[in-house]
Amino acid sequence: MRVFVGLGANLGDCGAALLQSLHAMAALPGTQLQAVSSLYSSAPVDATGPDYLNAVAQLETGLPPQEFLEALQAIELAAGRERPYRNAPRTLDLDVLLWGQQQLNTPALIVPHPRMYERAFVLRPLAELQPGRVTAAQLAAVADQRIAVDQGPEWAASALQR
Ligand code: PH2
Ligand code: MG
Ligand code: MG
Repeated sequence: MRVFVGLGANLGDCGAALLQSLHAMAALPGTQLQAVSSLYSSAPVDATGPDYLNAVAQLETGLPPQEFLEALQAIELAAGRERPYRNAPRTLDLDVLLWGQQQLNTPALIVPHPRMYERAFVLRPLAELQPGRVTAAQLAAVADQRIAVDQGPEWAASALQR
């Protein structure tokens, strides 16, 4: 299954946490890291604290959704993720955005991610990887959100080597 994951962090060494998470996802059983967007710097949306670093990764996985989700949560925990309150600043956030063309609606996982179309920090990097899945109108709707490329796609080269 082709899966897109949103990566975010705004506490600690965010670039290192995002890169480490790519290596960890690439090492999951039955899973390959296929592509990674540029690294973006973005103002917090519906949240407080420092600016975020964000990116989107494309993976191919044979894991079922629940197992894949639990693996992402384990990677978040290993990066020191705490959840004191909703949308609190975080050392690492890994969100399943798309699961192939499927719609999933379980207590643990809703896909497509219910808020992804409201967020430039998801749509801009996703549009880099999958231009056909993000429309100009969707990008225009989030054009007021502050976001900039921090590093081109080569920031993730070490995680894409195999
Ligand atoms: N994640 C959130 C809430 N707000 N804002 C930015 N810029 N980047 C994020 O990753 C982010 C956010 C909840 O997960
Ligand atoms: Mg999130
Ligand atoms: Mg999350």
